[in-house]
Amino acid sequence: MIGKNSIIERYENNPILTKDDIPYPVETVHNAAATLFNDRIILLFRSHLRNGRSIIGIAQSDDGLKFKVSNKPFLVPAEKNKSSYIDDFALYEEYGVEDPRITRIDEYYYITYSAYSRFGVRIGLARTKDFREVERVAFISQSDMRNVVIFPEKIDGKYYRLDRPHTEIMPWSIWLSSSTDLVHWGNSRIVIMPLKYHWDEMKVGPGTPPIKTNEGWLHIFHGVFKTMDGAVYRLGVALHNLKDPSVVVGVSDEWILQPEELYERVGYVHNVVFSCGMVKTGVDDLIIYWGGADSVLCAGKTKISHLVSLCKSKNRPGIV
Ligand code: BMA
Repeated sequence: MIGKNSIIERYENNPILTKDDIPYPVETVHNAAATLFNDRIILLFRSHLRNGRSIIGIAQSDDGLKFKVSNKPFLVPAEKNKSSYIDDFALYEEYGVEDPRITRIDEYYYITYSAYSRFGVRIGLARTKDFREVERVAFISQSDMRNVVIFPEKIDGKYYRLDRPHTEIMPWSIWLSSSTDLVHWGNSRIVIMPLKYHWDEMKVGPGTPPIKTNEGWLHIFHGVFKTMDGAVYRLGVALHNLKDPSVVVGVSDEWILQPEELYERVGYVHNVVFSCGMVKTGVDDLIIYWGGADSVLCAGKTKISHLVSLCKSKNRPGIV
């Protein structure tokens, strides 16, 4: 049931994964990309190692709630090698790989992730067909960029992504860029800004790759508010025009999830819910995954129609 106070219904056995479920030494399991693969749900999740740097692990499930974690991580920072191709990745992944997102396009599952190094944070693109072998494709941004989510199909002959460049001039915002080959991106424009003295006034960033609905492209983003007790990360939802995603149909003015449970309020970073993935499990059904307090992985259910109607009824424009 979606109640008055719970747009997202938390799974009763949350958190669905903790560090104790991981068969190799890590301190956290959170911020997971999600996709359907051969009738199963796959998660690629971020974990902190005990040196503070991050790697990406993989887990599988039949029902989207109970997951089995693979014995080995899925993506770790590239190692230095004689090949200059690999060296390039090793150079920019020195400090770790974080916050993956998955988008299926035709036979490939494309994975965007944040690559950290002494040169800042930039976005790597990798791809797999089977979730056994993963191939790095290219870096698809310079520093400093995080939170890149790719749309699942071409629109009018072009690929689209939401991204989040860093700037000192204004609060960090969500932009839209397009590409013809998934590697070279441009035609960038700002689409969603934080709103002063709202729950997201400090910054916003893309969360989940968009899904197609009858009413538009729907995606979940995060918004941050700074308090005397530190920043609070919440989740919001937005809808974009199907034919032209630069047109924002509406941004819900109300958040859809905030840190409430102990496992979201206390952890590696307090007061954080942060989503990198959701999966459509029925005509109107979604399972959303989020990291709780940068420590554990959580899941919840919601209705697509409910999120769409929030974007239309409680809405504000993208640019405010
Ligand atoms: C963001 C990223 C996320 C993290 C969040 C809260 O800047 O680092 O991976 O979940 O902060 O700490």
